This record gives sequence, C-alpha cells and structure tokens, in this order.
Amino acid sequence: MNDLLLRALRRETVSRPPVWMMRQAGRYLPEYRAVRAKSDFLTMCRTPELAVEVTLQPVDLIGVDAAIIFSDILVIPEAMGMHLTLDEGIGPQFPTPLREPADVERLRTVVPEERLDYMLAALRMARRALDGRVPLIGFAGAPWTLAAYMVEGRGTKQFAVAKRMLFEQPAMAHALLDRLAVAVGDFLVAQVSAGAQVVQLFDSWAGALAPDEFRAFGLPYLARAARRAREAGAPVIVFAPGAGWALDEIAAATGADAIGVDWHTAPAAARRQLAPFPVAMQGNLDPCALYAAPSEIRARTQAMIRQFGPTGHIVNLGHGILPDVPPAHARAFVDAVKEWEWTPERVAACR
Ligand code: 1CP
Repeated sequence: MNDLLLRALRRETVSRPPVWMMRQAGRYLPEYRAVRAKSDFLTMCRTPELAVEVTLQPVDLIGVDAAIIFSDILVIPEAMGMHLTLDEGIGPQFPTPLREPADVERLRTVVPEERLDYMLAALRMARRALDGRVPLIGFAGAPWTLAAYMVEGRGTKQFAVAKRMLFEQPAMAHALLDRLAVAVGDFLVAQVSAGAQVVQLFDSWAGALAPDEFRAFGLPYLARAARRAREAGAPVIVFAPGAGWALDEIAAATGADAIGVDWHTAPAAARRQLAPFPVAMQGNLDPCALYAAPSEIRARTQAMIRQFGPTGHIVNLGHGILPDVPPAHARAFVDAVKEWEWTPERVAACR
C-alpha cells in the first residue's frame, strides 16, 4: 500500500514526497476524452462505473500517488435544486442564477445520501477498485466559491455579480453561505463514511475577494465546513488560490491538516507564513511549467521540492492541470518526484 500521501499529511519523515495533480482526471488524457466522447459530463459524474474508470486513469497512466474521485464542485448547487448545464466550449452554467433572498429560501436542504448518492457510490466503488494501491481523495467546493457560481450563473474573470451581492445584499449572502457551509460539511462527512481517506476543499475564487471580504464571507464559512469534515476523522486539505496572503489565517481558522499553495506564492514565503502551525503544504508548480521540455520540468520540480523542504510537503501543481498539456509532460513531473530522494545531505542543506 502506497500511503505516502497520508504520511506526508501527518508530517512524518518520507524518503520522497507524494505527488498528485489537481484535475488529474481530465481532458489532457486521450483516454479521458474517449470516455467523454460517449457520455456527457454530468452522466459521467452520475454513473459510478464511468466515474471510477476515469478516476483510475491517472493512477494507471501517469503514476500519481493518490486518486481523486471524478465529480465536480457544482454537484452541491445542483442537489440544492439549481439546474446545471455543461455545454461544449462554454463550461458549466446555471441558467437561473440566484438573484434575491427568496431564491435562497427556495433552495433544498441537501441530504448527501439521497441527492448526492451517486458520488458516494462512486467513492465506495473506487475504494474497492483501488484495493489499497493509493489513497482516495474526496472533495467539495468551499461555500464562497459555490455561492459565486450560484449567483453569477457561470465562471467569469471577476465574479462581479456575486461580489455585488456581498456589498448590496450582505444578509442574503450570509444566508446563502450559511446553508452552503452546512451542505458542504455534511457532504464531506458522508464522503469519508463512503471511503474517502482525505478530503480537499476548493475555494477556487478566494482570490476574487479583497481581504476584508474574504475575512467576512470566505474564511468563516470555509472554516466551518473544514472543521466539520475533520470531525469525520480524515485529514483535510484546504486550497484557496489567490489568497496566498492569508495562508496563516486559513491555517488558524480551519485547523486543516494541509494548506494548498497556489503558483503565485513562493514556497519559502508559504513556509514562513505557516511555520507556527502544525500543517503540511501542498503545491505548487505553475501548471504552465508543464509546457516546458521534460528535462526542464524535472529540474523545476526538484528545485521546488528542495524549497518546500523534507517534511510535510505534498507535490502538486499550483492549480489544475491544463487540458492541452502532453501526457508525457505530466509523467515527467511525476517521475521527477519519484526520482527524488531526501538523502541526509539534502535534508541538512535545507536547514
Ligand atoms: O470534460 C469536460 O468537458 C468537463 C471538464 C471538467 C472536468 C474534467 C469539469 C467541468 N469538471 C471536471 C472534473 C473536476 N472538477 C474534478 C475531478 C477530479 C480531478 O481533479 O481529477 C475536480 C476536483 C473539479 C473541481 C472544480 N470544478 C473546481 C475546483 C478546482 C479548480 O480548478 O479551481 C472548479 C472551479 C470547478 C468548476 C468547473 N467544472 C468544470 C469546469 C470547466 C469548471 C470551471 C468553470 C469556470 O470557472 O469557467
């Protein structure tokens, strides 16, 4: 059993760090596109056999040290009753976004075992299929990021409509975030019961918020969901790209086992900010670095490993892998980590 991820999360000494990639099951793999050509995205999410097939692809084809269940963060708003579409080239959309307080009141309360049972079934099946080869990661979107999509209706550069709600209708924003914190926490607890050995919270749009708004509308709800998930007994990773200035506040508020570091943040800066906290760090190669030649990918990846140091580091990209990265380059990234060894000399040089 490859338990490197679990050991790094406990900040144990490892001979090399574990490696996986956000969005590792996805469009950069021809094998994913072959499955996707036959079913639409939401059908794939809702059919455990298909979700498990693509969950295992990066483990088999790229050699990552963890599997992340194939699904999406937007399944929670969908389970709350919002119609979700995913059209080719446009991406996910909610054609009827939330606009007024009554829209929030109309949202259904999510019982994960009912409306999200397909993801729990996929987790149970993936755990069996993995048979201990690598740990299985579950995940959910953080409340602010989900609220941003639910109010905006789709992904945008600035999330100006969602941010307008924070200033114009703060009571509506808090009511929505409150319901989401409960739904996200409950869902992560259910995922752990179904077999997820680690869970990650994605606050992908944390960076759309200024510090005051992140502290008022982002962090408290992220922390509630993370703390509830931790009670389920599995380690929690919190990733809030664009909020590199707040790594210490995120560690303090969430009590997370690991903090994701985006590619804007230098490893040394992350280490300094997080030094007072008992947390591991996850990241943070620029996803665009995977366009470089494999020898260059290897050099950059190993330089990054040195900078994060020998304990409590999970190698990942600083955000999701891009769809046009050649699979051989993803493999070069993973192989560079597997070739690394924390020799006593290298450990000593890090102090
Ligand atoms: O095949 C396709 O056309 C669908 C593309 C796709 C895929 C492969 C979407 C739609 N979602 C996913 C899978 C997915 N999404 C996973 C699976 C596990 C893995 O990592 O391998 C995960 C963890 C997510 C999480 C997710 N969905 C995030 C957080 C991560 C991040 O990148 O910050 C976000 C923001 C989403 C929303 C979403 N879903 C899909 C797209 C294209 C988007 C982005 C929409 C936008 O903002 O424009």
